[in-house]
Amino acid sequence: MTPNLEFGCAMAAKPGEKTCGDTCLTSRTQGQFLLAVADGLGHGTEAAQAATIARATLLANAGRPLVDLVVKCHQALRGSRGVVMSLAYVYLREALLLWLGVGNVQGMLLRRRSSIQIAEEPLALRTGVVGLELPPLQVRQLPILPGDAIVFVTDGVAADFERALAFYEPPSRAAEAILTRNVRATDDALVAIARYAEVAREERSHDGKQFR
Ligand SMILES: [Mn+2]
Repeated sequence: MTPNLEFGCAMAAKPGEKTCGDTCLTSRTQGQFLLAVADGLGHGTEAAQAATIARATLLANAGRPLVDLVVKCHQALRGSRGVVMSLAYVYLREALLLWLGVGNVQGMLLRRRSSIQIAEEPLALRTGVVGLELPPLQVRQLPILPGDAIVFVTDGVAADFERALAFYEPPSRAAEAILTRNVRATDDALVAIARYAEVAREERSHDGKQFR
């Protein structure tokens, strides 16, 4: 079995706005996946500009420690609206999640115990705005299991969305389902989902021996 990460994202600009001030990204460096969601303060063009700066800074520095990424973004975003953001690294082989959030991009680790029972580990946030004022930055580490879903939602999404939706196939459709049912329309809205899966490799040689 090979561990893998599937990612999906859905977003919508506030009705009446042309650009969305929320953004998400994923970047892979060897067995390490960076996941990030940034919400430019407010909405409209200036929010989108701040989100674009954050996105470009994260992509240019992917692979560096999470604290460094936030500090780099903080420097790059000075003079802008600023963003709130949540970041995670997923280490596939080690089955580990590293997590850091500044401001209210909500993050959670969802663990499906059965078809109806889902355990939720909220990922702690610290008040602050990247580009304006940073809180003390502390990275949290959590073990992950195959089947777990890491979900990020911005504040344009009602926080009490149905957790089971996160397990729809594929993650892009799951994100779309959560967004359409829970969008608030008072702000830009974004849902990002990363699911940690194990991909079976059922290859067999001619004598029937299984190998990996
Ligand atoms: Mn917002």
